[in-house]
Amino acid sequence: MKKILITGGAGFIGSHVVRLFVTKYPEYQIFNLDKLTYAGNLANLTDIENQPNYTFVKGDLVDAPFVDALFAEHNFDGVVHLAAESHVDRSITDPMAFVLTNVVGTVNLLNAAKNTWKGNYDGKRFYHVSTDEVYGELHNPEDFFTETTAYDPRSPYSASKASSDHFVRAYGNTYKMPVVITNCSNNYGPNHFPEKLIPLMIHNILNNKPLPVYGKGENVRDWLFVIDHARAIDTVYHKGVLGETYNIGGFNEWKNIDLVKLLCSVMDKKLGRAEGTSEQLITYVTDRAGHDLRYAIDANKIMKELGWEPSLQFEEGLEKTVDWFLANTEWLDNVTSGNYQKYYETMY
Ligand code: NAD
Ligand code: TDX
Repeated sequence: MKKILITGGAGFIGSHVVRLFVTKYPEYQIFNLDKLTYAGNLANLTDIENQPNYTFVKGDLVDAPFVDALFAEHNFDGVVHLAAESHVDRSITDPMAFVLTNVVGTVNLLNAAKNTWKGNYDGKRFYHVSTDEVYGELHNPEDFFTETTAYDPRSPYSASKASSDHFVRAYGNTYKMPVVITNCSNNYGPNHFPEKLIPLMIHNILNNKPLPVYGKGENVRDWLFVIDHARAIDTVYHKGVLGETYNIGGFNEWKNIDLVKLLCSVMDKKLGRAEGTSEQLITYVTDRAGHDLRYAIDANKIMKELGWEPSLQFEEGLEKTVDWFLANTEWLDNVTSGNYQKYYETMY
């Protein structure tokens, strides 16, 4: 039985990856290593927590002896590394947390794999999940990020992810470790933590609170449904060529203000409110420091070489997302009580 270590599996994307691997591959033993930070939530996994091929391990990637011991005990066949500090705004107020988990944590994991595998890489694979933000920002509407775009991280978050990508590639080159990396655009969907744009707006619309749009709302992001990202991760884990990088995206660019207006209209319909009600809550607020203007992924490589493609149109994905949040208000209430309130007050 193959043993696969998924890190950050209690988080937003990780929980969808864990669910996909546990249900699709009963022949794999899936270990989910997660520190359960504010963003980690085992309620994301209640439907699969009792599956015989699933084990949860609570632990911190920054704790090198712990990571070494876990790896030595299980000699994992594969790693899918998602654990990270993931929110750009938090990286602006506390960059060191991002250095520790994203950089030191990743190097600890690489070292544990290297020291346990000891050069015997038969059937082994270290898959690092990263972001399009490492490429910086785009200005020309015709430009896209490709796998050969030079790195130009501009926030503490993207600098920490870029650094972790460099370490993964360096271990591939120096120690010949079997590494593969993907860089994905903005995800959205069920279990998205409401510090991020889409779930924050859903939560505020539900509570008749202002919808804080940074700057003029002109910044552009490329959005992908989280389950399509999980499907891409499955594809790359099983079919991706070692040493390669694959960009993942939805060819689905939206200006923030247009996206927020679309979301308002979906919410008005779902809540039986008159069209235009939620839009009245839109409030322009001080821009994010160093706010990247536009991200846009060219996903042709993974589509042509590995045959992956997004399964959902954005409007359909957004409606599914709204439906999920409306059906899971208890989940939303739980993650927005306590510390979230303090965070929200300092931010907005
Ligand atoms: P998330 O913040 O929702 O989840 C991160 C998970 O990592 C949480 O469960 C948390 O408890 C865990 N974690 C944090 N620090 C840890 C540590 N020191 N040790 C062990 N576990 C720890 O993040 P997400 O949005 O699901 O992102 C997952 C990965 O995908 C990240 O690497 C992120 O950079 C990348 N990514 C995210 C997006 C996006 O739109 N959210 C897009 C592209 C790439
Ligand atoms: O309240 C808000 N108002 C607002 O206008 C928030 C939270 C965000 N925004 C803007 C900032 C961005 O232009 O919306 C856009 C999206 O913001 P986030 O949801 O914070 O995502 P982003 O900063 O683009 O980063 C996300 O995508 C890439 C994830 O958080 C990263 O983990 C991922 O790597």
